[in-house]
Amino acid sequence: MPSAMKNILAICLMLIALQSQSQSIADKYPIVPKPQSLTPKAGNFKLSAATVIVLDNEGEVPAANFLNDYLSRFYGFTLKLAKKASKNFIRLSVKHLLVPGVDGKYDMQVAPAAINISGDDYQGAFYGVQTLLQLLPTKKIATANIPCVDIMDEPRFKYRGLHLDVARHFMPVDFIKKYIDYIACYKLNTFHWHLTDDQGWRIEIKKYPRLTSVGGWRDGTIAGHYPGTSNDNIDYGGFYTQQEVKEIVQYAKERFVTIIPEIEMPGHASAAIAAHPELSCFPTETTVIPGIASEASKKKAGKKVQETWGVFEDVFAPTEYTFNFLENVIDEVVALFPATYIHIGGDECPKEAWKRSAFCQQLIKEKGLKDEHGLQSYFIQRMEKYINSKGKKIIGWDEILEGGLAPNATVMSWRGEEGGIAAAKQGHDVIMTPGSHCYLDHSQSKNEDSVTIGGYLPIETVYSYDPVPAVLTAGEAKHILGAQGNVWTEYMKTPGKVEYMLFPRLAALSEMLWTKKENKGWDDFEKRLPVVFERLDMESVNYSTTYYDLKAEVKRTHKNNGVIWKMSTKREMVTYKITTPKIIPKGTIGKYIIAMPDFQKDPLGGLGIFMDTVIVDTLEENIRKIFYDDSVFINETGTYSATGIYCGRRKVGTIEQFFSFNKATGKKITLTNLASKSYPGDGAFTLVNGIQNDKGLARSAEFLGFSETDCEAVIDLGKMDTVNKVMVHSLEQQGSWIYIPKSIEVYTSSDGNDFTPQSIFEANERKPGNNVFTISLPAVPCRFIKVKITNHGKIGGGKPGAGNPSWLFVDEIEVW
Ligand code: TNX
Repeated sequence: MPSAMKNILAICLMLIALQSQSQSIADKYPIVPKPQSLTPKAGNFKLSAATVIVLDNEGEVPAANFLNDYLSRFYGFTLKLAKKASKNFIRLSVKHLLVPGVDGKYDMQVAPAAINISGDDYQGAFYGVQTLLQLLPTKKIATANIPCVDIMDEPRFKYRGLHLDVARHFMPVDFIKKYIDYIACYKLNTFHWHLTDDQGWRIEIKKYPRLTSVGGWRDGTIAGHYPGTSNDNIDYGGFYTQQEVKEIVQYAKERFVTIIPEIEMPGHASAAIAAHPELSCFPTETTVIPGIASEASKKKAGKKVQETWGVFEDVFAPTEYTFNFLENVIDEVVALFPATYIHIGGDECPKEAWKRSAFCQQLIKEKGLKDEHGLQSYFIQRMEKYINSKGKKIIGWDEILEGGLAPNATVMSWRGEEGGIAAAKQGHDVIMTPGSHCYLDHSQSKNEDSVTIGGYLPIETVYSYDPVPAVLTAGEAKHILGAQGNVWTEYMKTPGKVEYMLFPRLAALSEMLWTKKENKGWDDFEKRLPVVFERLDMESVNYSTTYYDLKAEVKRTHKNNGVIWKMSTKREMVTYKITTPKIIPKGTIGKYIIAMPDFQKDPLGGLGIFMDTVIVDTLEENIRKIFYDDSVFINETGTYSATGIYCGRRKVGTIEQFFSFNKATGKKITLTNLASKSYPGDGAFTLVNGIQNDKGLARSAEFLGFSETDCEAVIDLGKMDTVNKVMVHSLEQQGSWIYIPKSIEVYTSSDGNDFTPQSIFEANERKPGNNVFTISLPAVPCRFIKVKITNHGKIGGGKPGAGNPSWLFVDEIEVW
């Protein structure tokens, strides 16, 4: 074996040895969410088929069943239940049958002879079992050593929620049960089941069978991002029968999970309206399907279930017919769900239809309401009264604050924290679910790895969230019941995709909800994360590995003669293999890693093999240069690729990047004024780093964003040269307030002080997306080039964001 390769392997082995020596608490007790107190003890409890479970009373049966079910699925044995045992037992007990305060407190002692789990209540004992399961090995073995420990644990928040939208995409009953298991394993206690929306009504209502026979089905679904590249024209739908709902509610109950059903009103109502057009302000108007509608729906007049995403104008009319209908629906829903809360939605209700409707305008006058927001408030308050009369409380999205909050409502704050803060200040209970930290439909990766709704929510950001806003007084903070992760399924067609979006972020969410602030910390959490992945592997749960992805940075060089492409990853013991497009010329002698078609010869499992000294003549031509290093110097145009190889075995992702070189690439560049803090890129260097953004906002880090200012850059070519043209890359996306520049001015200089104006370019031709503007110069000799890219200014009337300052997004300046 070549010596360099030997060294790499030796280092890997050494690192593994070092790691196992210093087995930390996090490694030995990889419990998520982290318990409030954990005292390691010496020794192990040996769990095997010979171990018995001792129960205090009947109330412990669900916890014991869960334990046995888990053991049988992943370890291939179950434990007998016994009334008494003297050794080798797990005892489940409760301290009180009814305890006031926070539910779910427990303590657990693992000793060599026995494990004692004692809950303050049954829920506590159940959570003790969840903790125990996380101490089991992540491989199937007949006897598991469980390290001895004393744990005392209780939750920080009493509302620990996870939501699932089954309207945009329907999820089968079996998966709903799995989802409830995930909720329970991570010690969450609430499943918010979003059952109705524009794209489907998913719960059987006996009095209105059309809700599911008509409202449960759509003629097609858009493909790709809204507004869609096509429509699949597939009849799509499904719903849960009341029998199935009952079964699911019972399943959840045995796992101490409360299900809060959501019946959306007055907006997001297209499916209900398709079933019962009288619910609309304009029952005879045909539904507008924005984007690409299916062939079937193009041929149909009348009301339709939506096939695309977003917000739709056709909403419930606040008529007696509608209230009567909704009350009847609520009657059946209340009978199915024992939860105290019913979620009535309330979000994103456009007011256009109410503005157009004579009936609504008359009602506003009659009831002395201020406007349509007042009408929304009237709608919600009226439904609240009815729901309260059934002994239940309502939860609504933060829009229910508009026009005045219903007296007993709990608010779910999703458009940031403001709604939650306002509600808490008014003395209302609040559940925090801000998009910035809790929207698990956002992408986990900056390089979007599958189609998602957009945004970027890495696991670190979920973890960092504190649901109690600092601006609240202690009294107001008591109204923050907890927080919730939301899983909207516009871009999740299958259970596998839901799992992928959920994991590993659910682990971070659970610690944010359960673990007291003072016991929580990212560094420690990160140490427990590898075992979370191993357990998900064992359980065959799909998850995202973006946490371990290679991250690439482009750095300047001291000599300004090229760029450095540098890789890193969260995983230790990674070797990097970077392939450059450069072909090694025949006859070259040197130290190279040469691509070889023979896998066997490469102990790193990749395609490369290191040769100390090679005369390339003896090999075939077309050999690319490969570096086993974390960085590579680049000064030529081409596509480069990097792969991380985890301890010589597994890949941790591949990144491919096209670098485009011109006279300015890698050169010294300064900006007269900095870009906005929201879009700082990597400073001025971003404009000459050789990476031309072709992915638009999906790679927003590649842009410098300027608001109310221009982008003025001076590039130093390092020596006198002749310049024929300058090219400026900028983005246009008017929907996001991003406009192409008004003009581009180019100046040249030989000393960096005296600049001569060369050309002014009025940028008025453009296309949406990335634009490249070319400014030709008459072969000017110079060393310094100043480029002034002027901001479009205020957004004009009739455009999204009219009257606001526009954004200027620049990603690269080329000099030729
Ligand atoms: C907003 S969050 C919505 C949902 C969408 C979601 C997508 C909320 C109350 N309404 O209807 O699915 O954004 O992220």
